[in-house]
Amino acid sequence: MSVVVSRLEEFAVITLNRQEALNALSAAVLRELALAFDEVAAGDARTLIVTGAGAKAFCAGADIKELVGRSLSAQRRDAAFGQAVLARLDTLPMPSVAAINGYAFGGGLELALACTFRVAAPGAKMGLPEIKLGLIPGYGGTQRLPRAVGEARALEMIMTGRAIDAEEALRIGLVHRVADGDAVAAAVAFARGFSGFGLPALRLARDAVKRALAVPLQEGLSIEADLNTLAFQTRDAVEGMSAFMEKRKPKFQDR
Ligand code: CO8
Repeated sequence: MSVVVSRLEEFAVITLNRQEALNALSAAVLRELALAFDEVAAGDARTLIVTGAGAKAFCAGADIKELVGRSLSAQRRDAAFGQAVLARLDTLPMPSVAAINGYAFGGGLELALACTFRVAAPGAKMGLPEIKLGLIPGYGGTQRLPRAVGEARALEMIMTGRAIDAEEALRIGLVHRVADGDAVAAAVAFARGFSGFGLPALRLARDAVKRALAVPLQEGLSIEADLNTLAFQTRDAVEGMSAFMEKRKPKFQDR
């Protein structure tokens, strides 16, 4: 198996496990990843953590050896497939955290960008080096990177192919935390910051924010009003507000 699903306390962990190719995303790995997302979506984990096996790489990108000599239509089809697999992260019932434990290049950084949050090991290196191959990103990098770090920084990273280290990634807002040591342990600690909240409210919050940069302000405010109204319909909202009034800790039940 090149993609392993495991459990770490209340968290699901997906590990890319193809160390001989620095966990590169072959077509087979992408298909396994899609199945792994389905498995996690059907389970009861509070958060999904995505990482790479070994100390060297989170994921070195799409499998370059498979990219050579394909027809235009095969290329278009495979780019759309890869995009769809990574977009699944936005529809999971729980948030996701990329634990970037080493190189995250090309499709690897695009996978991390598709997660809700990113935590990097101190020695992690991140970049979109496709330009050095005569290519441009194809699994969402040109769209998600500017949303995360702004147009100027995204243009620089994509057009120079320059890799950045964990500290720079933190400074520009590409990652949320730099780990003291192990990236998965840091991702777990980060996830504890929200894993006690109700999943419906977390999902509505993620959806509202994710849509913010895709629509004009007036439309975004209308989306927020709708999703906020939906949040009020949950039992968790009744519980959360009751607990506040009664000066006790809320017990959310994801309903
Ligand atoms: N694909 C396939 N194999 C890879 C990849 C990759 N992306 N990255 C590394 N490998 C393999 C190497 O070929 C090598 O295998 P072998 O021993 O059989 O030659 C093994 O992994 C170890 O790699 P290195 O010996 O190169 O290790 P180093 O420590 O010297 O270097 C690097 C590590 C710097 C990460 C280097 O491997 C590297 O530059 N890798 C390529 C990074 C890259 O360019 N990534 C972007 C790929 S393109 C992409 O992601 C586009 C996504 C959208 C496309 C849409 C498609 C439909």
